[in-house]
Amino acid sequence: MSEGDRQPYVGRPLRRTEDPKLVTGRGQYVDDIKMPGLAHLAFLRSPHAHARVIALRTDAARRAPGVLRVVTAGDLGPLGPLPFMAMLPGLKHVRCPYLAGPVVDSTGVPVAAVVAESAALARDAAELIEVEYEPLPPIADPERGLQPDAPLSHPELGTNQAFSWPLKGGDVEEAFARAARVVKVRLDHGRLAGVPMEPRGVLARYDAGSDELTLWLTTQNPFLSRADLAAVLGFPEHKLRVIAPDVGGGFGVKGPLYREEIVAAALARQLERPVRWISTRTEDFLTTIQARAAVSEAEGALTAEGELLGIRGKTIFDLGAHLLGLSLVPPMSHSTHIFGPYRVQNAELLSLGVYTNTAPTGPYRGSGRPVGVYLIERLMDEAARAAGLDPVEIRRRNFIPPDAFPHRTPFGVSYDSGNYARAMDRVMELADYQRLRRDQAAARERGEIFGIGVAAYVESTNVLGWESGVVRVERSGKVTAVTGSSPHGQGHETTFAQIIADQLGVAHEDVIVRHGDTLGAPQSIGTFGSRSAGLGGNALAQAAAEVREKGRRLAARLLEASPDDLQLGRGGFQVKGVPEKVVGWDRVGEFAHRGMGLPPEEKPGLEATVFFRQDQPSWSFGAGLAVVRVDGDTGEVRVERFVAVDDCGNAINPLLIDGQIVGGFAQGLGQTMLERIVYGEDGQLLTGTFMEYAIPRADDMPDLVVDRTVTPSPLNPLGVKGVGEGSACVAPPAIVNAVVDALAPFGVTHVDMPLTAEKIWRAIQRR
Ligand code: MCN
Repeated sequence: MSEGDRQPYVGRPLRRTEDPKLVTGRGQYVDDIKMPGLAHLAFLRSPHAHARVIALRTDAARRAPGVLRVVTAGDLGPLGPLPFMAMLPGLKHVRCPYLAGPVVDSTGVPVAAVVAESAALARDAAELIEVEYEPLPPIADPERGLQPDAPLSHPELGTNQAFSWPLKGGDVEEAFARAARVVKVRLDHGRLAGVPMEPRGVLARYDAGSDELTLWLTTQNPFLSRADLAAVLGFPEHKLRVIAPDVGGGFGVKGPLYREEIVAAALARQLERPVRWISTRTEDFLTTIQARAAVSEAEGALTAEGELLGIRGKTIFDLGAHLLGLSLVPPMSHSTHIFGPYRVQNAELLSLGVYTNTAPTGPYRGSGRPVGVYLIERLMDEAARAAGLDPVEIRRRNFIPPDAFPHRTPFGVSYDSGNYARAMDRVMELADYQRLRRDQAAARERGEIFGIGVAAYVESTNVLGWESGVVRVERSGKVTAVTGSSPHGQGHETTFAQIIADQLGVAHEDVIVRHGDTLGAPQSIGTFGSRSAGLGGNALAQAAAEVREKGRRLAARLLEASPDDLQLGRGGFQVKGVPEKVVGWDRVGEFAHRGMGLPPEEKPGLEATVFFRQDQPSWSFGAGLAVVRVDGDTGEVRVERFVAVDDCGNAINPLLIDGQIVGGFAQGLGQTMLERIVYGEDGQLLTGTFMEYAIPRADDMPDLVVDRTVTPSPLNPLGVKGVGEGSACVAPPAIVNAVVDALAPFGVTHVDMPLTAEKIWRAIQRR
């Protein structure tokens, strides 16, 4: 076959090659690793949201069977501060202690740690530690936290406000002065937990002989974790190895370095024994970053025709008690997403961050994007209602047209490409919107409560500028690739092999993709922000292309032909027009690695390392439509149907893209219908198990119709945009808009998530 007529792998819906192992119990998660001499770590955690530690008695725990070490804050040795991205001006913060010192500032904060011969013995001993607390006034509600008489989560700061970050662009005053009408919304975004199937865990091993430290971590970012750990421990980065083995989901919450990981590493060094800690589900609810946790107020200035002239808004973010690595990212990315796919050019936004005595917050599927998308999409529906326009029509009137790219938002952010009307048109077509509206009118005649809601979104993807990849054709002609990205459910082994196989003309099964180990991989950033396909994929594509061109030169030498006369065939090169003159990658690999007979200008080896750089994000987009029915007697909402049309540029693997859409939708559905982390006024977590924190199950899923449009990104050679978060962004506003539409005859104009039966029933009764 010639270069032109090979069937490319990119674009094919291949099944995931990593799955057979995972679904037959052969995965290797942190908790599965067997190691001689393994010791186990457990924590005693604060039952108080805010308290002074008066006394701490560890004698009984030290004497308990199987106990190797009991430590409190002072026993950890000198440790540096936890690094985090401090990107906001005037930020106030306190140092996050790894084991609590004289004060505990949220429930679940580790106060002491026990290492023992088994996990059960460690837990039993931890319970023998006696702590005397003097309760201090807690603050659990960020809005209350901003009032002058509020208790202070960190009295030494003199305020609960961590930052106040104003943004302004265009002429907002003029836009509002010119407006024919102004609409307002107040939105509670709820507080969510990421709850990946595998809770967090760490195994740390110190090798005293080589003075090297290795951590197996449930992380999305081995290199960032390593850099942060090196800084905290004061340990040389090059002697520190972080391995992400199989990781059972992350959704953003396995992004930062956590204190349990630091304590495990410090203790493995002290004891010179491997130490493992695995979180229970309740520990995960208490300590792993939570998300959204925001309240917004916004207003939109509209012309009589429904053109959105300007936006003014304020969002208060609950940061919890401490900042972890990427805690400031959600407030920042919410601000870049409040314009959605709309032309609006005048805006003013104030983001406030507030400390409370609760778990830390940070990125979780969407990482601030869903807050921005929800804000603009609820505002759009409110605008449609006020203007008497169809919600689809008002969006159409405001979409950025396809010929207006690159587009700049009032906050100076550039969108690379898009065709927003086309995605919405496709939704309309798949949903048969006009018929749906007729069905709704008929349903209302029959006294049924039936609603239709739409939403559109844009999503910044391929974020943080660069990613790395290595491609090597081995001596045998088989291909080893190493990606800097670190999948934990996304299927990179499958999709990256598709990209490489096409570049080299080899079979998909002849490519192995390795990841998640700082040893033997180039420096990298990691997997979040829907960045891996775009950045990691392009790094590997370019590395493979470099290897291919070197291979072509070596093949030409073997075939005694000119490189220009060679074409890539199945598994190697062929002289154009001479089908019998072929050489496979096995011979080229052998030639390159044996080294003998190589032309003087060629170095031995057949591999390339590429750091691919893309300075601006690529903006994915899409639209969704929800059909809901409400039971008037019980208030129960049933999402009957959801149509999702997403655009992530060129598709590498449509099957995996669909999987991302379905998974992201399920999480958006959970946020909208079921999930909410609740703290009492006393700072106690009231949703610490799956009995109180409800996540969607298979039978909660509606009939979900998934489709795509394709608008390539001009910013990378593969034309790829990311797809990991969009459907988690679009589901909440589309479903809430549908429920508000259903309840319009009852005069309801807004209901906060989650849309529980009780809340809806009360809204109906208020008529
Ligand atoms: N893909 C594709 N073609 C495209 C874009 C993406 O075939 N044009 C494929 C990719 O090759 C990859 C998957 O879709 O297999 C997701 O790619 P991408 O959008 O680049 O996102 P990342 O791989 O960087 O993954 C991060 C993203 C985020 S931000 C969250 S949160 C999330 C998500 O992925 N967490 C997940 N999906 C998840 N899926 C699982 N199973 N578990 C998680 O924790």
